[in-house]
Amino acid sequence: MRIDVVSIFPSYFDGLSLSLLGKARESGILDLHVHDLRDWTSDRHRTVDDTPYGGGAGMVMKPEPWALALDELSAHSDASTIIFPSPAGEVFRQSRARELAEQEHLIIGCGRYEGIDERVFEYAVSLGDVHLVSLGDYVLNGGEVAAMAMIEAVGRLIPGVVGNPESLVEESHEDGLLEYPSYTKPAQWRSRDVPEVLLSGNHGAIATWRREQQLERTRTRRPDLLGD
Ligand code: JD2
Repeated sequence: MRIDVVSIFPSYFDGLSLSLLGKARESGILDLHVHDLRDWTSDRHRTVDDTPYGGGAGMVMKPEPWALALDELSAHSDASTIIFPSPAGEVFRQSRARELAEQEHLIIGCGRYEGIDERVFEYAVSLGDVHLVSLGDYVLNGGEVAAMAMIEAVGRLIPGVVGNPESLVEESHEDGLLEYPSYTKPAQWRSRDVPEVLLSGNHGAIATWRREQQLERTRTRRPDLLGD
C-alpha cells in the first residue's frame, strides 16, 4: 500500500517511521510519503490560508494548493482513496480501518486553521473515492493527529505488518467487544493474585472466563457496543 500524507506540519509524522510501521516500510509493504502542502504554492510567502467568506473567526485553507497536490498525488495510482480528517466526518472505527487496509493507495489531506475550502472535497471526488473521517467527538487543532491514528490502525492490518496474525482477531473491537484483562508473572504481586482460572491449565474454562470478562467490561464501560 502507498500512503501519501499532505500537511503544513510534515515533521509531525517523523515518529511514525519508527514503531511497528518501521518494518513494514523497510520491506516495501507500506510505502509512506509525507508532503508539505506549501510545496504546491507559488507565491513568495507560500500562502495556504485566507479569511473566510461570510466572516467569522480564524482562517480557511485556500483551495488552489490542495487541488495541485491532489492532482499530482492521485496520478500515482489508478484508484486513490482520499481521506480528509475532519471534525464533521464519519467516526473512524475498526470497520473503516479494515476497509482502508484493502486499498492500494491512500491520500490523507490534513487541514489546519478552521479547515479546508469546501470545494476541495467536491473536486477530490473527480480524483478518487473521498471520505471525511473524524477521530471522535472532541476538537483537535488539525488533521495530523487523526491521520497518524488512522495510519497506525490501517497499517497494522496489512498482512506482514503485525508479526502474529492471531493477535489481530483476539483484540479489542475485532469481535465488537472490549478485550479481556491480561496478566503476567509474578502470580502474586503486592498482595494481588492472578485469577486462579488462568493458572489452571484448563483451556475451556479460560476461554469461558475471558468471554465473560469481555461481556461484563463491555456492558459497564461501553454499552453502546452491545447495541444499547
Ligand atoms: C481540524 C478545527 C474545525 C474546529 C482541520 C480538526 C478531528 N476528531 C477530530 N476533532 N477535530 C478534528 C480535526 C480534523 C481536521 C481539522 N481542524 C481544526 N476545524 C472546527 C477545529 C482543522 C478529526 N479527524
